[in-house]
Amino acid sequence: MAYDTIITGGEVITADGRKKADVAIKGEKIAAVKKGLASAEKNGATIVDAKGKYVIPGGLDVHVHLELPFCGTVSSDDFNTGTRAAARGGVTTVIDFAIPYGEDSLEDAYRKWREKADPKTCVDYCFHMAITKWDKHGPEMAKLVEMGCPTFKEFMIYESEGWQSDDRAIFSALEKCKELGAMLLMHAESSRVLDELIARHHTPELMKKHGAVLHGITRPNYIEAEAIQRAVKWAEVTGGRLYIVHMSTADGADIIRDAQSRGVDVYAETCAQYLVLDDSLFAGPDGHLFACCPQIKKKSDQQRLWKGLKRGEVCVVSTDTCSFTREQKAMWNGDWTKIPMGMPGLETLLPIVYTHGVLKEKITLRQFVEKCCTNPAKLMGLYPQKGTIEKGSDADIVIIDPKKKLKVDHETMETNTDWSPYQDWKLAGFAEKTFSRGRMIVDDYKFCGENGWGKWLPRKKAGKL
Ligand code: DUC
Ligand code: ZN
Ligand code: ZN
Repeated sequence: MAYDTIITGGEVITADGRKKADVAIKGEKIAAVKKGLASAEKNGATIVDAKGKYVIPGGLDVHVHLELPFCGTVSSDDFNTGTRAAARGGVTTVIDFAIPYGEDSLEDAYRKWREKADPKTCVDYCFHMAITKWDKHGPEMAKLVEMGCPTFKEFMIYESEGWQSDDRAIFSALEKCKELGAMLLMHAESSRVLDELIARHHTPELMKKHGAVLHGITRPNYIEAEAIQRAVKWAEVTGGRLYIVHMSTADGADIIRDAQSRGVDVYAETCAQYLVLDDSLFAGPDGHLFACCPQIKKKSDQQRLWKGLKRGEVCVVSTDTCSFTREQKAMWNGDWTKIPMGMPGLETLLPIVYTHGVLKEKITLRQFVEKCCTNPAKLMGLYPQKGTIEKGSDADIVIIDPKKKLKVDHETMETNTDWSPYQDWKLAGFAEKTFSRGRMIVDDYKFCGENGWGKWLPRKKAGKL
């Protein structure tokens, strides 16, 4: 067979193991993975030398918010800059959250999000559907599953955005997920106690005294833990599959481990920022920039989350990318409740997990691929099309140099922000080359793809791990 491209001499890393092999691409697919392809079957194929490099499946960031209207502004990475950043970071699939506003139906939200994304997205993409009005959106869930969206999202907070779900909505959505073979993603924070803590601290004196540190003070770990516990209980009694997004606490990891050991159908992701940043940052001069929701926690939480990744109760690392510029963040003006919450992350997801996870021996190379590529693809109904390097899979492939470190600098990044949570950090694991469905979209660490190249991905029902 004549191949278009052969990646030769590298070490192919998948969730199942590592092996020296060449990878041949034909059209948009992986056509063969075996030794000696480059010498035996060259036939005019472009040869890409990966000697001394790792060849991994393209990453999936299953939790991003691009051009999201939120906190009185719109997140600064749109479907173009966000997915250029993704490509450079070795992420070849992103899943955003389509959120209905006002009286929008789920289908309205789906259509509006496609209108935003289709013309300018540079890597493949799809959406989770946010349920914000149970009585209106619940009856639509079956239709959305048929349309290729088998994952739904509910928020236990964000009443003022009009997104909040109560226990009735959570319980009912989980029942529906069970019936449809779908999965419910949950932003788990306990809203009433959180509101009370915010009200108690929202005084001019305390705001003057503590500034952005109040973001941490008002969200102790039990805010997340109680909410996870409650959502897990509804999953347990309904049998509906639950996926806790952006889990940030040690307490959460303990609850998930217990629940899984009882056989509850629950999964948990964490985000790169919860693995490497801690709440001492809020006290710094730029402390407010680091406000995201849930907020970054303590070093002890980081350690527990790494342990959870190693043992398996935490099965995915994503980013919750929701970028804001310094000017947007300045809207806080000393009141932490007004900080646009979120941070950039797509471009640094793989480098953070590789550098701080693999190189620091917290997880293995195989686990790195499992958490950033294979597990997200499996759980979100995209495997084996995505998330692995196998004959027949999409040729979404990333070449990384195991030792080459680049210094993070927002000035030279694709991400549309004028700051980075990781500014000046030296990270290995950036994509030297990224292929998206067979096409090279990053070469020599630079984006060389095309706006609109990314394809909408209809998904199957979510799989199990
Ligand atoms: N958390 C954030 O930090 N930003 C977007 C939404 C969310 O839940
Ligand atoms: Zn959230
Ligand atoms: Zn989010």
